[in-house]
Amino acid sequence: MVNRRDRNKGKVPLHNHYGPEARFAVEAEALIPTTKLDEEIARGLKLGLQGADSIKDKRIPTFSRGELPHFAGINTFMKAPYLEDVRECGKFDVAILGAPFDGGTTYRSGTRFGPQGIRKISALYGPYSFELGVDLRESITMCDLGDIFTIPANIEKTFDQISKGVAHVFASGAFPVVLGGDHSIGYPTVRGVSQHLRKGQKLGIIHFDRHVDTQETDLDERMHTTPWFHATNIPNVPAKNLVQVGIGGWQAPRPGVKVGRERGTTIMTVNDVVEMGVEAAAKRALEVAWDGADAVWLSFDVDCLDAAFVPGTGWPEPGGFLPREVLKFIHLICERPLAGIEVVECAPPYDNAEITALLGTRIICDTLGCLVRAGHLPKTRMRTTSNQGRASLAQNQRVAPKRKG
Ligand SMILES: [Mn+2]
Repeated sequence: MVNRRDRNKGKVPLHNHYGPEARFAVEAEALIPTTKLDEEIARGLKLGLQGADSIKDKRIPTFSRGELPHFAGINTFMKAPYLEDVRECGKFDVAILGAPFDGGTTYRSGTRFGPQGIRKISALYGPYSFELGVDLRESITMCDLGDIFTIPANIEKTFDQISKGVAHVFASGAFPVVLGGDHSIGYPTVRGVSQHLRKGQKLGIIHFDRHVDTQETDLDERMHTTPWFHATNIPNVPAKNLVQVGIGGWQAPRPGVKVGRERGTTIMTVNDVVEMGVEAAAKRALEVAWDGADAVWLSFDVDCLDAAFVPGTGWPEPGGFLPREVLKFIHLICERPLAGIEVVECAPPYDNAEITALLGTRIICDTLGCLVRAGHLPKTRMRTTSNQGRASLAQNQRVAPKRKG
């Protein structure tokens, strides 16, 4: 079946002065439908009442019931519908869930407010990305499940809650997006996913961080410095498939480095990535994470960015990535599918002007947008007729040319 975008490609009149990426983007926008937007506007008028007589734009309701205005409404992630009945999450392509927990922090706390901080600033974003040529609203369905019931004073019970919640979402077929929470949640999230891989299947991990997080215990307990020691003890989560990107600085605990060396994890420093080039580094990250693995989890610690960009985090460290370096890296990783993503260590009490939370939002949106562009979202699911409908939508949305590099 020839889709609308392929059929019309090359027919949009364009001059020749654009940069190549801008040219792609300007053409792509003309070929994205507005079907879901039109449905959202109609729904808003029905549920939120037609606007007052003096409102000239007859698409505006009395009560805000959609994307606009960006400062209005109830803060779910990107105004996705709040799904109170979590048993229904498999009906959506993507499910957002918060893991508000900072009991694993060893310096600044505050990441228990991370999910709400990310949700709040995510209202700034619309579902369309210019450069990606993707409109999430037209391509996928998303819901926000709210938060896991974490237990503030008990990290092990919290781990069990998070594993059960993430396992539920992953098994439903929805793509899990986990809003941390400190990085201790990396162990229970991976444990939850690993339980639902098929027999013999293995999970790789791509981990962005300034810190290795591979020691066994810290301050006598499992903390946010220890997730990958425990995750890579899980039989179908091999340490050789753990790629750690951005590691470095004066906060690296030597016991963790020793564990990583012994277990054979792959580390790339910020300088490694900059000097190899992001393309080569991402290629290597994919090769290592996917070597013999059947799925890959993306764990993104906001502190992999330079401290200047992420004041709202537990252990800020200068010398980290620029946002555009990390975004490019993410774009390249998403040329292959992901099992899910977590964004951790966003601590709103230390955040200035919500820039750390905004960065977290951007990482999630770019991940989803790139997975859509590459045809990995929505996932092909064959269980029900409606899922087959989504699968054919996926075919229709597989429109953007693969970028070079
Ligand atoms: Mn970190």
